[in-house]
Amino acid sequence: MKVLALSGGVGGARLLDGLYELSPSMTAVVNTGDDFVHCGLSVCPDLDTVMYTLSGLADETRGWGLKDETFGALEQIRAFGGPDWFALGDRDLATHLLRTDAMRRGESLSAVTSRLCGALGITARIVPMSDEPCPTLVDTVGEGTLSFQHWLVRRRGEPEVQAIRFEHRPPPAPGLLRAIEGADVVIIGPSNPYVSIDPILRLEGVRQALQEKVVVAVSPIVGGRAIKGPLATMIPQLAGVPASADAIARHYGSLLSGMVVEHGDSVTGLPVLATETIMKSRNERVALAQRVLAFAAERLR
Ligand code: FO1
Repeated sequence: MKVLALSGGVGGARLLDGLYELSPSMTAVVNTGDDFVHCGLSVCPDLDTVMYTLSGLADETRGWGLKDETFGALEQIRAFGGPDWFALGDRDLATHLLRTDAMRRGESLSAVTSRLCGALGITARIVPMSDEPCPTLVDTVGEGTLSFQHWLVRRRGEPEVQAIRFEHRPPPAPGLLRAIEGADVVIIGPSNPYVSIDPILRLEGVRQALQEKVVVAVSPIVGGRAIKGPLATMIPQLAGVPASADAIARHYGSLLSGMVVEHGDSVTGLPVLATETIMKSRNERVALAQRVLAFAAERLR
């Protein structure tokens, strides 16, 4: 079965790790709305979290960056009074240096992503949602419009969100729409719909391509709470309803063929699989991925 996943954030990368174990030649379409230039370097957090997770190099505790990391460069940036609010690790810097250099020489984000992932032995196809910048903007109450990382990291996601906005609508990355058309099932990971999945869905042609497909989403909300990140407060702020798996299903609307939720959570109006969705180990990631793919395959019939 040809599997394609839409992913962003830490939760999305964890399910992706399980899907990758079962389908090593799968395609992952990854959010680039979190990307920004920091100290002159092109930083692509969601692409890097996927690359590090699938290659086994990710720091599972921190949820981003590399394990066995040191922060000597960051300490020296701090000593100079430079911007230390975004922690770039010494080994992580290698990714940003090589990617920034390659893109400055004209290599596309897709090409450099494929090259770096290949160098780490990743056999899945990791596709940025677009090769052009598409920064996510956060309109806040009281602090105006902030860039995504400024809101999430520098301000710890505290300013109340009025709207999530995008100033550009670049073309999808080359081959992205064809990859969706060629997939048997599309899995949306347990990611934040507003800032990790919507940036992908709003690109030209993506929703249309998905209409023909079996699309199954895994709820990022369990028992009214988010496992990680600011989603549980964003839902009431943006949708005016309490955080729930059902609010996630409503957000995606007719796009979904089915939804996977945690035992005890419920969703109305579409086929639901209630199961263990909290992934505390790699085995649990693979086990959940197995259940998600079986549930998606049933929708194919
Ligand atoms: N998140 C933080 O909360 N604090 C950081 O200092 C931080 C640094 C960082 C460096 C590289 C990278 O790829 C990700 C980093 N993140 C950090 C996580 C990042 O903000 C989020 O993973 C995504 O943007 C949201 O999924």
